[in-house]
Amino acid sequence: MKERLLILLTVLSFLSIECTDKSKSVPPYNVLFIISDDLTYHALSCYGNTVCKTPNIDRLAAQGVRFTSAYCQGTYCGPSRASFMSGLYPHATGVLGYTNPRPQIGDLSTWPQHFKNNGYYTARVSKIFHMGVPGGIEEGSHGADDSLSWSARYNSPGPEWKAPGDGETLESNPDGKKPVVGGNTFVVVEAEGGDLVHSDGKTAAKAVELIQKNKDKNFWLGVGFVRPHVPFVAPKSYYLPYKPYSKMVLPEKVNGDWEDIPEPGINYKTSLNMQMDIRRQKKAVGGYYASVAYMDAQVGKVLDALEKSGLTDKTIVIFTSDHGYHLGEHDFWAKVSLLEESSGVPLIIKVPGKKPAVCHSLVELLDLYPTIARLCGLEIPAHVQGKDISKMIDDPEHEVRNAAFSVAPMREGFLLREHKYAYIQYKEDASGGIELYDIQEDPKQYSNLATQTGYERLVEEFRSKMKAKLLKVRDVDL
Ligand SMILES: [Ca+2]
Repeated sequence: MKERLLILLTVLSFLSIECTDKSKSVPPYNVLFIISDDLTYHALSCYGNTVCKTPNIDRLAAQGVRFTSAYCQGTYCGPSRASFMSGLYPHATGVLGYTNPRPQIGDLSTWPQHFKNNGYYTARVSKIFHMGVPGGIEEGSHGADDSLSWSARYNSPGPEWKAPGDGETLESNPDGKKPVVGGNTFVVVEAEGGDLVHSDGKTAAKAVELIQKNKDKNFWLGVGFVRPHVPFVAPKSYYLPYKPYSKMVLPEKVNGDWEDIPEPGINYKTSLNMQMDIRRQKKAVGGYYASVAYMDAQVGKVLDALEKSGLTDKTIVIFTSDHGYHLGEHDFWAKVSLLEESSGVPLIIKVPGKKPAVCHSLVELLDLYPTIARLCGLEIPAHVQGKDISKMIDDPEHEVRNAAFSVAPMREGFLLREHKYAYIQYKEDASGGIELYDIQEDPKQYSNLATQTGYERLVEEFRSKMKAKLLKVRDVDL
């Protein structure tokens, strides 16, 4: 009898271990990660833009936590994406260009790969790791993707600047004779046809299909939209609210604005070197907004599919961009700059059952990997350099860092962004120049305090903090 009881107990305890293990291996949430390309948060209506209309992203913002002080770790596609996908700073992996981080990280898991290793179905639609836009999108190729991250991956080829429609090359085209061209160039195409002609329309359709098809699995689904990255191409109807382009309002132009900026701080694209007059500048803003509106409509389709599938209560939704963008502030255009418009990113995280909120705490895109892992009950791998910000979802006052860090390898630029000050230096020894802005007094960053007397000590303090940070970001065993 005693022996039977012992056997029964052994079987029961085995079953209970089985049970516990099983419940551990089935995490509670899906992850829907939506990322736009080259999107400045200043263009979104939920971040205060009154011209550009983004009702779908606004809807998500109203349901989730909207972060107002989120920063990318690299101010262009390659380094930013390799960083938040691997969980490592650009200078930890050395991925400062346009490659995927796999050779550098070896057997370490990327963010979706970690979920895949824990039983998730992981899929990517279009651009999650770096892809060349427009070239890679025209080809429909994998770009700098990492195959080990995914159970399945899908590309969304599109015509980009070759789309039939009303096109104009704005950049380096002062006499207007240049045809519509490809490359990383400011081109606007008001395209014929509907949403599905273009990459982002196809991306949304594939994402909708994958949500429906995999609703019984735990999934990590990455949905990568390529707009508003140049070329500014979207169906004609999306341009109507922004026409005539002459009604677009450009950022204030301040006399002598560049005089206190060190040379590497003058962005690589300016109204001057792009030879864009006021008409072209206004059309660039209108073309960008139309591209944002088109991308926003595709986000709406994906959110609707999630709701229709009954997965809203089971899915964490994230919306962000790989970095920001200048739309004429300081007569700067595009990315690379470490100023607010370019280093700041939109970030919305919606966790089922949590209250909507606005969070002003400083966060980095690098924090997504550990945070979402924690929220899904997974361990945070030891190599991950980001911080778990999941407490901010319950308490938006919660802080995990004093400063956000970002880099612009193309300019050997480094940013430490605290709540009050933004400190930028060029070259590791700061010999390329320094910028220091009081964000609270001078949010548009017109006045470089590093050139003014009385700030020497503060600049020295920031130089020391940066020196320590540069050591810390590399302090990882790969
Ligand atoms: Ca980008």
